[in-house]
Amino acid sequence: PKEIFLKDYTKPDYYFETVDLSFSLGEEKTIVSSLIKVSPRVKGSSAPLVLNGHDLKLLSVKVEGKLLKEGDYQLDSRHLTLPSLPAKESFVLEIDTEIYPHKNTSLDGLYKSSGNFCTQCEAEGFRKITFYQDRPDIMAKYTCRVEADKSLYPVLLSNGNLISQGDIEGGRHFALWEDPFKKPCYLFALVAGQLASRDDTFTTRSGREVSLKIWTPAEDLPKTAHAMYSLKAAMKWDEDVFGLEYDLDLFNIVAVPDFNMGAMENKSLNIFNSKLVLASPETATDADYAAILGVIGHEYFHNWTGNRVTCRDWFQLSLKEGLTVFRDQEFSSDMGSRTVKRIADVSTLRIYQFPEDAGPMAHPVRPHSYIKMDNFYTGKFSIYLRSLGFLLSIVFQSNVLVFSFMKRVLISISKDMMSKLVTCEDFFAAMRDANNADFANFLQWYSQAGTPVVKVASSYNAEARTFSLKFSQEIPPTPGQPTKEATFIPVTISSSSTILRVTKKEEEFVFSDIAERPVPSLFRGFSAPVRVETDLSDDDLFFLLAHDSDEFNRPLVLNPKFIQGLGSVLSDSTLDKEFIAKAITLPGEGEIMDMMAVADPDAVHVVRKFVRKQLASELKTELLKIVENNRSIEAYVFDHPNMARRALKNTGSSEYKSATNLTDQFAALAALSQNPGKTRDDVLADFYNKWQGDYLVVNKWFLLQSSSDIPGNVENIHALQTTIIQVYSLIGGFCGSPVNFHAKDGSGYKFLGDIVVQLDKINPQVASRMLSAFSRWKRYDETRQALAKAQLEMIMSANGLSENVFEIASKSLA
Ligand code: HT7
Ligand code: ZN
Repeated sequence: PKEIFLKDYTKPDYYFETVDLSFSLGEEKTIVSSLIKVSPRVKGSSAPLVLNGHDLKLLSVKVEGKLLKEGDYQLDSRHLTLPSLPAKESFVLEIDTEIYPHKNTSLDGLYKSSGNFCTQCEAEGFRKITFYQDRPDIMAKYTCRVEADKSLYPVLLSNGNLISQGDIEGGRHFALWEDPFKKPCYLFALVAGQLASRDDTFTTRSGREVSLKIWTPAEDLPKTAHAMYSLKAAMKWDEDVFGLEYDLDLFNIVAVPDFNMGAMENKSLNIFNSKLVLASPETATDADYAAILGVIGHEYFHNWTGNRVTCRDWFQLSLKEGLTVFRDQEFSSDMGSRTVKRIADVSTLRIYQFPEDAGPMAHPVRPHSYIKMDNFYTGKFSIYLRSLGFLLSIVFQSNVLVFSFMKRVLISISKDMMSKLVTCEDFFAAMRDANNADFANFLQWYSQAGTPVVKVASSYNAEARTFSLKFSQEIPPTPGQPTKEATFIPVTISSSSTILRVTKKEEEFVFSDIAERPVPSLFRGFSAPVRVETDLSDDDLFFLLAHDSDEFNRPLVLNPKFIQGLGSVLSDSTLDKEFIAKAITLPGEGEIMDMMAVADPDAVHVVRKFVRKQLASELKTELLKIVENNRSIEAYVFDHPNMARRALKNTGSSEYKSATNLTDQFAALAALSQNPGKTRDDVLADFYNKWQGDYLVVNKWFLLQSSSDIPGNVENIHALQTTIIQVYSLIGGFCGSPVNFHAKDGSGYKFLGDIVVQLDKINPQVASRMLSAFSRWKRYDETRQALAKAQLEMIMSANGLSENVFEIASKSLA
C-alpha cells in the first residue's frame, strides 16, 4: 500500500469546471456516464490526466466526442491514465462505467441499504462510482440525472435543485438535479428508493422560504419529529450566533439503516445513519435525543464550514471537522447545560484521544502522512480539535473570530476558486489578522503528536506575600517523533479567570501581595488538552470539591471526606441535576486504566466495583430521596430540566416495570443486567420480546450484553447472531469492556482477531475501526502482550488484506 505525504502536495494539472452525471440504476448493474469540461492548469500543458478508479468496469472513454482505443489510455486496478490530450483551453471528456451497487458491502461509493440506493463519497468513495480526480481541490459544478424503475424507486434525489422529472419507457422514470455551487466530489450524493418525507419550512432571516424534507420508510415518519425540530433549531442558531444563512431553497435529510459512520454532510442532501434521525420516547433514550440534536446540527453546520469553505487536501481535515465540531458543541451547550456538555466532551477526549495519542496511530492535528484517510476519522480527532478551538476561544473570544476567519476565506475563495482552497496556514493567518494576536508556538499543536504532560508546583512565601506556580511541560515520544518542542498551553486559573500563557518547557509565574496561601483552581474548564500533575494535597482537592465555582474542576478521590462531599453535592438543590448525576458517576474502567503505568484490567475492575458499592451503601438515604423526588410523572419531554431530572433519578433507581419511557427503562435494564441470574435473564428476555421488531432498540439490547462485565462474556457474544448492522453494538461493545476483552486466557483477543479477518472482506472501514482496540497492546503485562501480538501477526498474514486494516495492524506492530 502507498503512503501519501503532506510534503508531496502539488496542484492538479487539470481542473474540472462542470460535471454532468447520468445514472441508469438497475438490479444487476448500474451504468454511470460522466461528461466533464476539463481545463489544464497551465495553458498548453502536455501532462497526462490521471483519474482514480476502484472496482469499476470501464465501458468507454471519449475526448472531444472521439472514442479512444485501448492503446490510447492506460488502465490499472486503481487508475485510468490519459497520456495525450488536446492542447486547448478546455475540452470535453466522456466516460461510461459499469458498477454493481448490490454487491457493495463496503458502504463506500454507491450501495444498497434495505433495498434503496444511496452513496457515501467522503473521503475517497467517489472513485468507486466513476473515474475521476478524486481529491478535494477539484471543485466543479454538477448536474445529475438519475433514472430507475418507477415502482421500485419512486423517489430519486441528488444535490441541489430539482430541474425536471418525468416518466420514460419500460416503467422507468428520471429526475434531473442541478447544484448551483461548485463542490468537491466527496460531497456528491444520490438516493433512490421507496421513501416518504416529513415536510416543513424554514424562513431565513432575509425572508427566503427553505423547504425541509426528512426521508425515511413511511412507517418511520412519526419518529422524525425530533430530527425536524433539531434541524430548524440548528438553522436558527447558525443565523443568530454566526450570521450564517442557508444558501439553497431545499434541504433534504435521508435516514438509512446501513452506514459506516454517523452521518454525511453532502450538499443539500445529508445522509444519516437511522439511529441519528429516528426517535420516540418509547424507543430512544435522552442520550439518543441529545445525539440527534448534535449530529443534525453538525452536518447542517458543515454547509459553511466544509462545503462552502473547503479543505485543499485531506491533510487539512481539521479545518472542516474541528470548526464544525466546535460549532455543534456550542450549539448543544446553548440548547442544554454548558458545564455538563463540557464534562462529557472532555471525558470522550480522555477515553479516546489520549490513548490514541499514546499509541501507534498517534498523529498531530494535521497528520504528515496516511495510507487510508478513513483511518483518521476517529471521533477523537475532531473532539481534540474542539479542545484547541476551546483554547482559542478562551484566549481570543473565538466565536467572533471564527466567523471573521470564515468570512475572510469565503471572500478569497470567491475571488479565485482554483488557487485559494483552504489550508491550516490560511486559518492561522485569518485568526492572526482578525485579532492582531500573538500565536507564539501554538502551531506546534498542528505538527507534533502526543498529549503534553504538565507538572505544576506551587509555593507560598508568607513573608514576601508571594505565591508562585512553576510549570514544566513534556510531550512523550510518539512514532517518528522521538523529541518534542515546547508548545503553547493556556492555563486558566482561579479568581479573575486569568490566563497564564505557558510557552516554554519550564516557566514560573509569581503573584504578589497575596495575604494567605491560596488553593489554585488550575486549567479551569479544561483550558488545554493536556494531562496535569499538581502538588495539591488531598485537603486542597476536597476544598475545591466543596468550593470551586468552576464545576469542571471538582475532582474525584475516595476518602470519607469525599463521600461526605458527594453527599452534600447530592443534596445541594442549587446545582444542576445533570451535573450532580455526572459528579456521582465514576469514570469508566478504560479511563482509569489509561492513568496506570502498566494497565491492569482485573485490578481496575475489582476496585471500581468496590468503590461503586461503597458509595451506594454510604449514600443510600440521599440516593433514595433523589429517586423519590425525581420520578417521571408526566409525559416524556426532551428538554434540559427533564433530561437532568431523569439523569439524576437513574443514578439511584432500577424500576424496570413501571418505566414510562426508554430512558428510565433502559437505565433499569442496564442496572439489572449487571448481575448474572434469573432476574437478569428474565428482564433481558422480556425486553427483547417487546422490541424484536425495532432493530434500533434491539441494537441497544445487543450493546448492553456485549459490554457487560459478567464473567466469560465472550461465550455469550458467540451465541448472539452477528450481522453487519450489529457489528458496532456487538463487537465494539465487547471490546469496550476491558475485563472481558483483555481476559488473561486470550479468549477476547482471539475473538476480535478472527472477526477482523472475516469482516475485512466485507467492510474494511468497519474492520479497521474494530481492530483499533488492539492498538495499545504494549500497555499491558507480558502475557497479554504476547497474546495480542500473536493476533496482530495472524491478521497481517491474512490474504487480501485491505489498506485500512493493513495501516492499523502494521503500525501497531512497528
Ligand atoms: N464528514 C463526515 C465524515 C464521514 C466519513 C469519513 C470516512 C468514511 C466514512 C464517512 N462517513 C462520514 C461526517 C461528519 O463529519 O460527521
Ligand atoms: Zn464533520
